[in-house]
Amino acid sequence: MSTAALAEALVRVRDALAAVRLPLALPGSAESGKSARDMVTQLDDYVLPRLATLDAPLLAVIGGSTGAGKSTLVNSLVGREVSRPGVIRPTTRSPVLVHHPDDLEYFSSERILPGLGRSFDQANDTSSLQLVAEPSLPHGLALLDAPDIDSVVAENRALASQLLAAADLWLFVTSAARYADAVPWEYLRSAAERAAAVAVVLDRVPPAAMGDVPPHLGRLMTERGLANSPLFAVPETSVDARGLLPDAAVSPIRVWLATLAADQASRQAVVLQTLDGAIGSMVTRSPLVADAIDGQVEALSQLRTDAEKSYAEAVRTIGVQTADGTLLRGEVLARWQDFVGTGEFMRAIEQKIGWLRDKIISSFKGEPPQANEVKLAVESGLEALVREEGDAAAERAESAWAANAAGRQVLASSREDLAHSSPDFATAVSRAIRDWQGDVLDIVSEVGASKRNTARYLALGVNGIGVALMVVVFSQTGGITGAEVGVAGGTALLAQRLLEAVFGEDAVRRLAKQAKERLDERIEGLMAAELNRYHRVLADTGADATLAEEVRAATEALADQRSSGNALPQRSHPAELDPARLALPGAERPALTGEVLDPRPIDEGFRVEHEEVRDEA
Ligand SMILES: Nc1nc2c(ncn2[C@@H]2O[C@H](COP(=O)(O)OP(=O)(O)O)[C@@H](O)[C@H]2O)c(=O)[nH]1
Ligand SMILES: [Mg+2]
Repeated sequence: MSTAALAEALVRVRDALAAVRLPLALPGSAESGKSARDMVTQLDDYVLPRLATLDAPLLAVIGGSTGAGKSTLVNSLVGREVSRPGVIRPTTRSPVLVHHPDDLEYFSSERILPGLGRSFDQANDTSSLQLVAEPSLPHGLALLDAPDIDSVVAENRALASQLLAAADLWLFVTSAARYADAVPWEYLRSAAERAAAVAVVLDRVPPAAMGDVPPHLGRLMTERGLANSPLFAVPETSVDARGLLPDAAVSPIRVWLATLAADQASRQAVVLQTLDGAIGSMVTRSPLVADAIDGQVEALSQLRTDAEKSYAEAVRTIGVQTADGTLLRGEVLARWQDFVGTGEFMRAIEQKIGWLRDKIISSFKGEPPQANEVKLAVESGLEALVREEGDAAAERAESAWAANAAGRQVLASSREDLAHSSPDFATAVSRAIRDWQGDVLDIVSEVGASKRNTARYLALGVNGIGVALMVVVFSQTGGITGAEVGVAGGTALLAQRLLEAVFGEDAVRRLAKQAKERLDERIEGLMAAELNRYHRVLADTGADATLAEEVRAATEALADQRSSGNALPQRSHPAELDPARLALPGAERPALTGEVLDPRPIDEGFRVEHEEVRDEA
């Protein structure tokens, strides 16, 4: 038997759940997030400490709705006012934990509920427990009067469920008037799911209803997974001057608790049932948290795809428009024509290309200054195209995100303006284009090294050849041949011929391909940097598929430990939990009814029953 391995598996689950981030408000995410936090809290508050100290006293937490009579029940069980009953609501007092003086160390330390402080006086502080030592309580049993589960104060409700999650035994109080209410049943359902040991106290049952209401509640309990839970019916009586119920009304509950406390095996059985139930419930619930993480990661990956598509579209459009002649308009065309001379070349080139190209070239004397003008025109034409497409990509990406809730949330989480290009996009575009023009000149001068002394090369100069190559690049897929040779087509054809005159046909095709590839790479780089902003925002959300994997792996390891069968001690007397002897006459389930007949003095509270139990033993 090794609880160490089980504890280790539990700690792994705890750490995995504590790391869970569900940043997107998807349907069900809030619930999954709460479930993860609740499990971490229950592991810290109860499961891990309980596993480490299996013989610690049994903690019975008294829970239920406002005014159900929880505090009155605790006081009546103990025989004096330890927890102030209330008529004025809401009460925000420190919950009272009553324990035997010898058991103080178990509750004063941070063993269980380490997040709550401890005090020994009444305090109006929902972040600490008030400890009350009560010698008449049996050793090994402590009672904790929890806040109202339906309190109007949210922190009271949260504390109530935190305390119930730390209970070895739930003593759930409801009243004859309210037992069908929804909130108590939500709690009882979750107790049933966790297989927590639960006893239900049905308070304030009018004597006339004693034959109907408790059996009805008993049936409801059986239907809802609490068939083995004892049901105590407390008849309606009046409280005495000290606010306590007559002893006979609560003594069955007291006897049952005292019996449980006195018998080590029964106590252990209760402890192990609740502990194992809590662990089992985590094995079931954790994978749902992992699913929720996956849901978030999926939603984020859809957003990622949207942004990527938008920028891929920009890259594609620019790729097409830098090859189909689009750029050979306006300034570029005008400056190119300045450079090569105008109409006469155009006309002549259609007639007598071979003769003309030598004439054109020989008409250049040294590097023509117009080459630089073409370069600048190319620069601004390209810049305008790339910036426009980049801006459009940002706009598209943003509106794709804004179209769904997850995307809107991510947009809101970012300080960047994702509807527009980044502030330094324009600068980056200019730089990239100049760099590309540098690439083109490099390509040209590399290939032209052997031709450097030829008259044609000298006539155009590196810059002239470079701009001619750019023009060829921009018209590669355009209709530059055939009957419909337009102005741009003619322009491109002329550039083509010029280059062919210097390098030969094959080389020109190869150079143009190279130059276009460089351009495409530069554009891809620019767009990737822009797209990266969207990637960053998505990464910053903190949703992470590996967290889901770890939750699943840790849960599987825990399930393995649990099913290995030797992790928790065997319950030696599981039968002790089955209060068959508490059968309520006429009911379909075990129950015990308090009686008002023959009321006894209650000065001694638990002590009476405690001793009776000892005597019986
Ligand atoms: N007559 C009568 N009054 C009760 C009974 N139980 C509780 N009360 C009263 O109902 C009010 C609320 O009880 P309290 O114990 O503070 O309920 P809690 O909110 O569940 O702790 C107090 O005034 C109690 O005196 C009961 O069984 N009979
Ligand atoms: Mg109370």
